[in-house]
Amino acid sequence: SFYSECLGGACKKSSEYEVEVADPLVAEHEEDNKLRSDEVNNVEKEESSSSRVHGTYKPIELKRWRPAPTVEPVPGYPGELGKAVHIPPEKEAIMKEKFKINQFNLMASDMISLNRSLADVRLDGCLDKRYPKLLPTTSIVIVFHNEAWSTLLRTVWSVINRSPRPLLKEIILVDDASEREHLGRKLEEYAKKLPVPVHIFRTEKRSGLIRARLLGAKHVKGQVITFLDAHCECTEGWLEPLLSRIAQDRKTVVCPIIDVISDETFEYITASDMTWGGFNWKLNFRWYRVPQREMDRRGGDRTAPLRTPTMAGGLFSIDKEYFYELGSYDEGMDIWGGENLEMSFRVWQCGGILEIIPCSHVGHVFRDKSPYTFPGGVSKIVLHNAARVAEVWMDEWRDFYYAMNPGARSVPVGDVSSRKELRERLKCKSFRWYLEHIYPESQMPLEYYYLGDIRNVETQTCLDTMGRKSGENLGMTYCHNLGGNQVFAYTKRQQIMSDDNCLDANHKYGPVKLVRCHGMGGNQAWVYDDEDKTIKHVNTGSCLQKPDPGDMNLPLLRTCDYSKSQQWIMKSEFKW
Ligand code: UD2
Ligand code: MN
Repeated sequence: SFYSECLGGACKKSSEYEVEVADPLVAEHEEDNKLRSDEVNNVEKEESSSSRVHGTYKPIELKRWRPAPTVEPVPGYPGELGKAVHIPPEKEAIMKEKFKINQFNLMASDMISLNRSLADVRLDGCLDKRYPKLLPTTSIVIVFHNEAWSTLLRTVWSVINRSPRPLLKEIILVDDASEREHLGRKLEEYAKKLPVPVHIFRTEKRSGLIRARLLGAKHVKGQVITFLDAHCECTEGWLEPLLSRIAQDRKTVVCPIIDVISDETFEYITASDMTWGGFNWKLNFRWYRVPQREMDRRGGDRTAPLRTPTMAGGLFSIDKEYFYELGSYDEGMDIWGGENLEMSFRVWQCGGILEIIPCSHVGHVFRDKSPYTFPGGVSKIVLHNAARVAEVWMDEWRDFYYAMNPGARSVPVGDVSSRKELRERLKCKSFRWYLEHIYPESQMPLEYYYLGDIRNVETQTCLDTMGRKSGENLGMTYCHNLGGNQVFAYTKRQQIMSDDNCLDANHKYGPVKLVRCHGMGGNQAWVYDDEDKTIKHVNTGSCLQKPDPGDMNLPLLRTCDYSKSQQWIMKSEFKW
């Protein structure tokens, strides 16, 4: 989604608001807020070099796994076991003020221990799983710009507390030109006291999360790179299933299930294991329900790795050498956005596998708005990044992107030649292959006759979604030739689609609705006749007609009379 620019108080320095957070490194908290990390040390460490032997890992051996998960709450602290934190009404004003700093409830976050306990959210089937004793090590890379102290350090502590120590090579923090005092010297001093190596690198100037991750990745000493956002909490057993999957096949890129840490209460809410990643015509990442096809492939086992068409982008593990073999990231992408789809397409099209590992759960604070600035303008940056994805990876399906985003046509994509060369060099497959084999359920149709506006012969006005949602009526208005809400695809499956909605009617007389495409024909099957120019609803045999006088914006189904009011032109006048 598009973020608005740094709003209101959002850019204020947080030091004005700093409070003391329950911190395992502060003496007065040590008693009740004891170092949970000590418990992790019950894994005996076997010294071993982290080199690779003939393409297989020369691994670290874990002699003894941790016993029962850490679910002991610390008495006296709010939010333990991932519970919601409620702010008393008298503090609501200041709470709201603080919310703007990071676009989440900073006051709640600051009340919660950096070390907070979480419930074990895994499916029973996960608890029985035995992972190989021989696993690669990982470095955790966390990039941030103006992150709050408590969320950043809670992320770090959750990694320390819940990762088997021998597997955890180091934590790499990349500060992307933050302007918050607590992220300077204070963070450096703090990092030194932590029980695992924590290295801090800083970009010279604001470089965006993509280039910041590249900087972090350069310093990784572990065999696997694990990326996390700076406001996450890792749960019990999160790491082992990720690393073990990579040990089985180094070309597998793996994501945990991303649970929700409420931006309002910091409650830890388990996400569905029945969703995977997709995208729409605007190239926004979206969660969709896992289709039966993929459930069948997994033999109905909800704990089995789930092959996902795309990833959300922030939380994943990848073999370090494979990361570079595959072309790391597109350095031409700025600030935020697009890199997740870029990497998803690249992984699949160039011979890798992208999976969600349901036994690995990591929480993330999802926000409605971005708290930081997008130098140069949000939409310009986001459209620029997405255009690079479309140009390099999507072949003719890039038309859907440009048709849907009129604004994108005027944003320069920059030089993409080196990324196209990469695609050549790796002999990557086509986007058609991706749609056929990896994402047949995609909102982008595999076969279509037409993409563009649909104009009525009599009124010379165009079908228009008016930006309406699924379940609402299709509209109609003057043709603006810009695409966007007036772009429809007429597909070989007889759908008339706009993004993930399809024209749909359950009657033979009256308005037509936009309904989420189900791909099963029925109410959503239409036939356009190139000769008589009618758009016929297959189920009812009715014809699409211009709106009645007095109800100008509502195209209707009527008995076919082949008059001009029922004739439609599918021929675009706009270019991209
Ligand atoms: C999601 C991803 C995020 C990234 C993004 C698309 C998850 C949970 N999050 O958005 O990782 O893939 O989609 O680009 O999948 N940051 C910088 N410099 C910047 C801007 C951001 O270092 O200029 C950091 C930021 O502090 C955070 C991380 O990058 O730690 C991701 O940013 P976000 O949390 O705003 O992204 P999110 O979760 O909305
Ligand atoms: Mn995030």
